[in-house]
Amino acid sequence: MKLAAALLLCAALARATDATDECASSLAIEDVERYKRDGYVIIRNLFSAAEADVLRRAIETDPLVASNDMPMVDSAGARSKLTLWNQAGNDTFGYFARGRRWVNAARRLIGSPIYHFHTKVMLKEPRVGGTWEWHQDFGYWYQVGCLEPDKMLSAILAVDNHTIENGCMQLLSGSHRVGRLAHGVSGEQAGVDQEALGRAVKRFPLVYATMRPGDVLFTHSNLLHSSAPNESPSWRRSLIVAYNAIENPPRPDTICPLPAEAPLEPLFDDAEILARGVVRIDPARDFLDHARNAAQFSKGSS
Ligand SMILES: O=C(O)CCC(=O)C(=O)O
Repeated sequence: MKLAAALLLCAALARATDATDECASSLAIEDVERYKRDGYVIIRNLFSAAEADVLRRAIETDPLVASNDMPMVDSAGARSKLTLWNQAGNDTFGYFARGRRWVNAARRLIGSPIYHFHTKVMLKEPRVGGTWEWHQDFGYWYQVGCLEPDKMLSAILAVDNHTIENGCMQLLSGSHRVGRLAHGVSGEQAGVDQEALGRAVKRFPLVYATMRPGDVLFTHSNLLHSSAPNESPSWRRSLIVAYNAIENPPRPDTICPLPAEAPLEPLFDDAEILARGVVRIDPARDFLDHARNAAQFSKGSS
């Protein structure tokens, strides 16, 4: 009886709004509340270990991931690598970024219709991968003209185990509430103003976002976060998809996509990832490089 009532309720809501996806969302109300309160939420097993393994194989075998990676040097000269693109396609990475499970969760946390802002593969090599300096993603998204930090987030899917030893992400829980802080350039990265960071560290609890393959961390765009070097013998890789609300576009003169350029339809069904296996990126895909990154963001200070 209870199931029938729930199905009827979903059908009624779907007729009135686009709430079908809300009903299908993998987030509980408590997850949404936690995200609003802490500026992040980790959803364990949003994807299965088998799905995360498809992603690992795609990262390791798609030549475009390695040939387009950008080494990002930290203030100590150590480097992590990232490969970033704006258009989600019909490939393994797109099946995740445009899949119903992830899109519905992001849409629910943002609270309005969204589009794909960018996808990046983040690689921290064993014993090599360096620091990600403390920053807010909105520290640089603001520079391309997006106005509403509440309407943007990053979704970080663990491909490997993310541990303290291999440099998992570190978060200051609740720090999204401080609003956007000034940023400068730190190595090849945007780093938050150190004085403000010092005060934030005293005020907000530090959390190590340890994860297993398939877990997803959603972060509000003003959440202060960083990661330490990978001092372990294991890889620490993630797929990070940034979503933005359609009503929160960047300026049209930037390299960031406008809503109409990166629509999220058609969404892929959850079963597609395992059914299709590794599907390579279209060779015509446009990847971010250092020159365009610097042109866009190095005015980056403040
Ligand atoms: O993966 C990491 O360690 C940090 C990534 C990050 O902070 C970012 O992409 O904004």
